[in-house]
Amino acid sequence: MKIDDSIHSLIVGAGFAGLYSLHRLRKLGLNAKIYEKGGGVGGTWYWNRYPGARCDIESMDYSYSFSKELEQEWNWKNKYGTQPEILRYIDYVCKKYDLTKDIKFNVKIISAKYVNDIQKWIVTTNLSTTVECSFLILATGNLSTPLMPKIRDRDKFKGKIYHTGLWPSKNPIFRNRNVGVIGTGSSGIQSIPIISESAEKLYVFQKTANFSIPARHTVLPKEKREKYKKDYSKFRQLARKSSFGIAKYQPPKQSAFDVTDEERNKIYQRAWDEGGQAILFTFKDLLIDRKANETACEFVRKKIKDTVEDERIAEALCPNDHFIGTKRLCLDSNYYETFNKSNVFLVDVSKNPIDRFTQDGLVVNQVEYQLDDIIFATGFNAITGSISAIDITNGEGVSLNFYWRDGPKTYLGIMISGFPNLFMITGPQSPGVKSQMILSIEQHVDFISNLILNMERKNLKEVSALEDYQDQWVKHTNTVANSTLYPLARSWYSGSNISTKRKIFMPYVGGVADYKNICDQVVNRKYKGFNFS
Ligand code: NA7
Repeated sequence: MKIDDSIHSLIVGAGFAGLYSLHRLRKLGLNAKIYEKGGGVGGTWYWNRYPGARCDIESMDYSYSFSKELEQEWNWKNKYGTQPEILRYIDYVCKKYDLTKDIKFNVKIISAKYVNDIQKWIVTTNLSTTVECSFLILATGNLSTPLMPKIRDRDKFKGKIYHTGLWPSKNPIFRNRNVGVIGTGSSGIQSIPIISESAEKLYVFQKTANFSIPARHTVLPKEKREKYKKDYSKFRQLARKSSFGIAKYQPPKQSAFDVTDEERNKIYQRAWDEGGQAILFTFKDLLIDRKANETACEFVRKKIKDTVEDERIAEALCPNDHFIGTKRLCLDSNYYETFNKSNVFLVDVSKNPIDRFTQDGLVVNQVEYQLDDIIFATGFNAITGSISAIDITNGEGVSLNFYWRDGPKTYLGIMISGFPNLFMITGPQSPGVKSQMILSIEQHVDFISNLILNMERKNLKEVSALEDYQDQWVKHTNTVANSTLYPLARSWYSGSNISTKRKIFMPYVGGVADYKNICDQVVNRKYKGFNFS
C-alpha cells in the first residue's frame, strides 16, 4: 500500500477543537497535522454563515482561555460573537500561533482502519491519498453534518435552495423575493427576523414551536470588556466551577416553590430583562421537576402571547411539547415581533408535513406556496453524525457504526473501547454541547495531549479504554440524564430528529465541574480505565 504521509497525530477538523489540539501537540514537539474538509478554518463557524448567525454564549466567555496574552490582546466588539467576528478571532489565533501551515484544506477523511501489527491508523481521503498516524483525533464537531429532510420532487423546483449549515460564502440577496424558511430551531430563529427585512414575503414552515428568549444583544462597551479582562482568571475559574461552563451562571440555590407566585414572576421577569440563558438559572429544580419547569414555560408563553398580535399565530408559536431548556434554548433578537409584520406568514406543518416541491414552491395540505428561495434551517445529525460519516474500523475488523448500533458507548466521551489510539474531542457522553464548548474543548485537548505526552515519555505505543469502565461510564451518564427532564424532549440531544437514529440522550449533564473532577481522578489514579501497551 502506498502511504502518502506519515504523521504522529492526525487531527480531523479545523474548528476550535482541532486548532487547539494542533497548537498543544506541536508544543510537545510532536508531528501533528489537521485535515479539514472545508476551504478555511472555523469549523461550525466556517459553514454557518447564515444571516444573523451568532453565538448564544457571551463572547468574553466563548473564547480560548489557554493563553493570557491572547485573552488580553483580543478585543471583542459584540456582547455575543457574531459569525464574522468569531471567524476573525479564529483567523487571528491561527496567525498568532502560525497554525495554518500544518492544515490541509479541502480534504475529507473517508475511512480509518486500525492495524494491530503496526499500532497505527491507516486513513484514506477523498483525494485517494493514504496517511498513517499513531493517533487519530476526531475534532469533527457536534453540529457539522447538516440534515436535509427528504421532500419529494425536489428536482422540479426552479428556485434556489440553501441550508443554514452550508451557507454560501457570497450572501444571497432576498430583496423582492418570496422566501421560505423550513425549521424553527436556533438557526431559523436567528435568521428569520433578518431575512424578513428584505424579503418580499417570508413563509416560516414550523413543525414544532421552540422556546426563545431575547438575547439582548448589544455592542460590548469598552469599559465592560476591560473590567472583565482585569479579572479574567477569576471569571475563567468561576466558569470551570459551574455546571455549564459559564461564569455568571452559578447553580441556583432555591426551588421555584420556595417563593410566592408573585416573587417567582418577578425573578423570571428579571431574567427575561437580562436576556440570554438567565431564566434557566433562576431555580435549582427547573430541569428536574416538571411542575417547577412548567412555571417558567407559562411565563414565556405569556410573553409570546403579549408580543404576537394575532392570537392564532401566538398560540401556534407557543411550545407545548417539551419543557423549557430540555431542547437547546434559543436566543433571539425580535423573533416573535417578526410575526407582526405584514410580509411574514407562519405555516403550521405540525399535523400536515410539507408534501412536495413544485416548480414554483412547496405544497402543504394541498396549498401551494410560491417561493423563489427555500432555506432549510433543519439542523444536523448532531454529536455522532460527523464521526459516523467516517468509515472507522478497528484492528478486529469491527466498524464503529456497528459497535454503536444501539447508540454511542464511550469512556468519558474521549475514547471507545476496542478502538485504540482514537480520541474524540467533546464526544458523546461528555458535557460538550451542554456546556460552553470552548471550555470543554480545552479540557479534553489538555487531557488527551497530557495522556499522549505520558505515553511518549514511557515509550508506550497504544492506549485503549477498558470495556468495564466504559460500561460504568455509559451507565452513569444515563443515570444522571434520567434524573433530569432532558430525556423527555424529542431533541437532537437524543438523536430524535433522525428517524433511523437510536434514541439515547447523548451529553453528560452532571456539569463541567463534576466532570473535570472525575477526569482528574482518572489521571491521578494512573489513568484508571485506560489500558496501555
Ligand atoms: P435544530 O435545532 O435541530 O432545528 C431544526 C428545525 O428544523 C426544527 O425546528 C425542526 O423541527 C425543523 N425540521 C426538521 N425537519 C423538518 C421538516 N421535514 N419539516 C419542517 N421542519 C423540519 O437545528 P438548528 O440549526 O436550528 O440549530 C442547531 C444548533 O446549532 C442549535 O442548537 C445551536 O446550538 C446552533 P422539529 O423540532 O424536529 O419538530
